[in-house]
Amino acid sequence: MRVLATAGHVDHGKSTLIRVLTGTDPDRWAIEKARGMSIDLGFASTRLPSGQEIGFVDVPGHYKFIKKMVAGISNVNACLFVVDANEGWKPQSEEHLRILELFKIPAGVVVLTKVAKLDADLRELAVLELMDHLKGTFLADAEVILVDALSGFGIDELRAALDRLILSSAPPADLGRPRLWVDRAFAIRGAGTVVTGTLTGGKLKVNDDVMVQPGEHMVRIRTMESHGTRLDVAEPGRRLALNVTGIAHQKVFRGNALVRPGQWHLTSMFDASLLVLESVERPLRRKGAYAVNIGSGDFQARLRILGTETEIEPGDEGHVRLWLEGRVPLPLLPGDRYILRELGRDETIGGGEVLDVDPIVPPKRAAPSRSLDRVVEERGWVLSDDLERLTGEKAAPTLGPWVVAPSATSRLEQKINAALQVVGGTGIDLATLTEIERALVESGMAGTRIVKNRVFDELVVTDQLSDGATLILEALNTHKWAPPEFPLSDRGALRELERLGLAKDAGQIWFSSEALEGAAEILTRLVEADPQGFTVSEAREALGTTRKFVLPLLAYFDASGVTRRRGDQRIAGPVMERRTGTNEQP
Ligand SMILES: Nc1nc2c(ncn2[C@@H]2O[C@H](COP(=O)(O)OP(=O)(O)OP(=O)(O)O)[C@@H](O)[C@H]2O)c(=O)[nH]1
Ligand SMILES: [Mg+2]
Repeated sequence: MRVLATAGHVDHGKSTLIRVLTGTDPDRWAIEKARGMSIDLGFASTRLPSGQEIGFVDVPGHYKFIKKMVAGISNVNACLFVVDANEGWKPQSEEHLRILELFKIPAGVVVLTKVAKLDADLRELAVLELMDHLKGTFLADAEVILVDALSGFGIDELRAALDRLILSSAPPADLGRPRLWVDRAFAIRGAGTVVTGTLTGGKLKVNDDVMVQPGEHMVRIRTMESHGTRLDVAEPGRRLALNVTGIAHQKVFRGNALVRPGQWHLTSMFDASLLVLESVERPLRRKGAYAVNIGSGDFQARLRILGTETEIEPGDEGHVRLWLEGRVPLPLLPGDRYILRELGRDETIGGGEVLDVDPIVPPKRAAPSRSLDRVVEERGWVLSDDLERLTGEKAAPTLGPWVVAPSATSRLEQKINAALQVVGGTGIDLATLTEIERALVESGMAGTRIVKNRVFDELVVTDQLSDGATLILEALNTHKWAPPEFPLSDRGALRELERLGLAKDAGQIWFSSEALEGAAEILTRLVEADPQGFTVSEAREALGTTRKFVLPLLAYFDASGVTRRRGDQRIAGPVMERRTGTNEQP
């Protein structure tokens, strides 16, 4: 299911076209009928010759209703661009086209309406003039269909063109992050609150618990409808009416969003690119009262130009930081598009793409981009869950639960090393380190060793070893999971290694700490691959050793909480659960 928005100058025939295509009059209000003009968004759907269902958001063309137009197009991925063949190109033809471009709407069909009165020559002229205006825009290669809605001329051709448009454009993406920007909220007697909007980014199901943002109101989806059809599951790209419980309709507004809890970073401040339209007369400066259209909402906003520039010339692109006022914060994501208008003159200034939903660098130095690395680099380290909220992209943690910038790792290592030099032989208590420092040391930071909850400079530790113990340690590390047996006379040296945390006695068989650590890692991977666990012989194979060694090794891991026995299988023990971050056992 796809949703298209109409666009075009007032009175050029958008609503009439939708009525003829769908049988539904998108002008719902009496005042719209009385004035013969669309004032609010209208909605309708039809089935195309291919069988595809298609939805329409019909927008008003009058310049006073630009805000509504923007709300209407903000979540669709194609447009039906309408121009009256008699009147030709008009101011809102231009303005709507610019706004569609700023929103990066990728595709559309162009319709010349009311052609009945024109002869063949005039029609050709109208097409040429139209093509001239579309040159260099995203609609330059779009199909142009000549239509007269009242007589039905060209309507079949238009339906076929819509089918071709849908066939040639990518389906709306399912990223597992549903978001529905609300364009209407009202109450139905006996059913309660209904909100409507176009779903993007993921699926929604009946009985899903979702949050209305801003406000964090939890609501439950009781029923879903799309153009009059009941749905249990809705895919992205659908126009939806949701009947929700848990909120009064007066508490939900156009501009709110329904999202899953915990998936989004909520913000009223973001960094973005800004293209200032060529048609704007003056360069954009920081001063001025602005409004931002984003999602389905419109917000007063303050702005600052990023970097050292103080203005952005018409036709140029720059970067800005925007502060939204009013009913915020919002669930935003890099890639979201917005429009900037000047409030006083109600003029569209430009627009762009959200690049950073949680900027932390001061405006003068900020250089926002969609790069994941930039987000990590600016922070040094970030929890991978947070990173996903900030960027919409998944990135595997590189240290504990964090994604750490390489530059931050070396900074931390330098700091720890410097501290180790200061304390010398006494080492540092792990409890005095920050969480990230401790994770770094515990992950086996080069040149360090942990002994009984203290971190030491590795050289300091091995310096303390006797020659005998050094040899044994070497032997243990060479034959990791099949270590040699040692005569009674080596007892002293083995105890020495144990004291320093370098080797452990696993039931009469000694393993180096390095070997135990390595084995734990490999077994963790086995459990990750199959949460049902692994058998003794699977562990033996994975470690490339024999039963003689695997049995004491597993017994040692059971005792220390790395693994747990369940029948013939070993599953994750509490220690391993902490390692993998999973504690859901089937
Ligand atoms: N002859 C003829 N008249 C048309 C056609 N399409 C629309 N009209 C007339 O043009 C007038 C305006 O049409 P609408 O469909 O309301 O125009 P609109 O673009 O929706 O206008 P706004 O929503 O106010 O921007 C109405 O009187 C229609 O009957 C057409 O194809 N042929
Ligand atoms: Mg209309």
